[in-house]
Amino acid sequence: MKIYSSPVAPSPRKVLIFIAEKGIDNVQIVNLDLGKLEHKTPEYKKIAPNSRVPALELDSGEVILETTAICRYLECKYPEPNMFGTDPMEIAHIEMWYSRVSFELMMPLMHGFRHTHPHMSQLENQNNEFGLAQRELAVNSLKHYEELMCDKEFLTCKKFTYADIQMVTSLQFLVRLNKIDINDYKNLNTYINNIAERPSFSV
Ligand SMILES: N[C@@H](CCC(=O)N[C@@H](CS)C(=O)NCC(=O)O)C(=O)O
Repeated sequence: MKIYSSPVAPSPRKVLIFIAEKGIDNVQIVNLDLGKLEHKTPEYKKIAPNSRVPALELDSGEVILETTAICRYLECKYPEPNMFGTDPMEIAHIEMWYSRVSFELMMPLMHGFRHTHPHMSQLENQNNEFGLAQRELAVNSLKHYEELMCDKEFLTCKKFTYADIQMVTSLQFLVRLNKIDINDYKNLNTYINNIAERPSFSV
């Protein structure tokens, strides 16, 4: 298998963390330089017509796009350790928290970054006003999650799950880029630092 990735990009990093947690060792990493628009070449568009990373290319030549779809595929192929839940309630809770974090935190933080940061002008049709409004939404969400994470080691299910990967990678990458200081959010900061000590997060 080949995973098309890019150093520091948060979406492929989620897959790399997932792969490391599972101990999968038959994946070749192909790094693209997004700054040099290597993801927009005709060759890469044949693999990923949406010009995004990650993309997982199987030995059969079949391609899976979208971070969660790739991780779901890998979970089926390599079930242990379980990351998406084992019983109906666990599965529902992990999906619920994954979706909540995506829509309440990651999306506004991502829009805040993509629509206001000068480095993103090449990749985004920027709308500064929209970006600033999204940043404000993100700050309100951060306050909510700060209360929520009081004394919690993991987001849900009392174990490390895919929802934690979504939460921690998003915050690690996007908070600073929105010029927000995570030290102002003590519980979130502790939660992130604890998770970041996992060997998988060194990728
Ligand atoms: N929904 C996609 C998003 C993938 C995505 O946006 N990847 C970013 C890197 S983190 C990318 O390829 N950006 C290139 C661009 O915006 O042109 C997923 O979850 O895989």
